[in-house]
Amino acid sequence: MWDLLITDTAGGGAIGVAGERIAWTGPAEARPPGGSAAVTWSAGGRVVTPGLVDCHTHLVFGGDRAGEWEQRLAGADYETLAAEGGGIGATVRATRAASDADLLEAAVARAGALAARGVTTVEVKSGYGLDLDTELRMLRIARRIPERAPVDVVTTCLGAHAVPPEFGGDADGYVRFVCDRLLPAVAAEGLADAVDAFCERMAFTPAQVDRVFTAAGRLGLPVKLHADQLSDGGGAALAARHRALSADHLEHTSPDGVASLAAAGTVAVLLPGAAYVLRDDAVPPVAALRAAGVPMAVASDCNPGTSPVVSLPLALHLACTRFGLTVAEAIAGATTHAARALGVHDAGVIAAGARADLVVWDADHPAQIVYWLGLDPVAAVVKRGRFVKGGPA
Ligand code: DI6
Ligand code: FE
Repeated sequence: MWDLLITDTAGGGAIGVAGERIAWTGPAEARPPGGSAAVTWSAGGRVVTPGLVDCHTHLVFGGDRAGEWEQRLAGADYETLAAEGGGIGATVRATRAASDADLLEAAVARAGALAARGVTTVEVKSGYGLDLDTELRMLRIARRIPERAPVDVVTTCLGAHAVPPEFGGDADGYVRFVCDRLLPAVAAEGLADAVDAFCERMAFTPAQVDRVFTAAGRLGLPVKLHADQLSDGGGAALAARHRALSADHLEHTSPDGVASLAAAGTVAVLLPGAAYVLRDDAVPPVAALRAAGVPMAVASDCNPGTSPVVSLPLALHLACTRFGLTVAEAIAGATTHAARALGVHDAGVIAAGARADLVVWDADHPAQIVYWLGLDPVAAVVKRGRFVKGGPA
């Protein structure tokens, strides 16, 4: 006897749920003997997907950068503003100054917005603290988001996001701090599921990232990388060399970089919100990634500087219209491939044993999930076996 049986999905399927897990799924007529449930609910022929997985966000931060965005609209350049103390540095100041309560409140609001649009699992990075206390605070706050929003959270330490002002431009000295102090403290408290870095001319060199990843490896933490976002810095190959879970952005990745991702089994995470907001015409090498069999994920990259995006379906739309993904690729990119980019094996899929995280869409065809800009047609959401939106009256 299951707790919940959802019948009449768009494909004529049914899904049985026991506790927090999917117990069975298949065509309705193939339901096993005894496959009855305490609650049966018809999806009314609508499309049901796994709960969406947003595998790259920076949800915890203080303040916003709407003013900087206006300056960029008027012609200012992202890297120049950062060099002048704006950009990531501005958000670091606001985050350090914010209370835990205010950071949590704002992060929960953003997580709630993502959840209302179909997300049931979200990755959250640190990286706006850049000192021991604030990096740890960010990760602890990220871990508390599920107390107040219906999502599971996966955390990533992005200590190597930028060089903080107190290091006076000494990137090597800051990398030493990340390797010797920050990562061991994060690991000792079990605060991160992975380690990320920003490999870019305005941030860290491949040699510096290599040191961070080696330190992560010693602590048993998997890695992922902001790679080749603004320029081709060999980030994809570097990520592949460290068997990274994912290499993210990739707007400027070379064919060699694509080949190394394929060989390493690293997921390519595409972040079209950032390219769009930065008005960067560069497009990741989608055809080459597809041809090489590299799994492609799509994420919101929700952050105050380059991607103030709180809708994953909107990011999927941009991935199709701007980057050339098909609808099926986009949906796989926000489910199975996104879960793989996080090293999570029981989300992003409708299969027996997986978490019962499901979205019922006001759609009779998957394209309708991705097609709208700003509608996000979510009819019902099941999170770990319980309806958190819609469902039986
Ligand atoms: N790349 C990005 O797009 C974000 N971080 C990164 O490494 C943006 C960070 C910001 O501008 O606040
Ligand atoms: Fe990012």
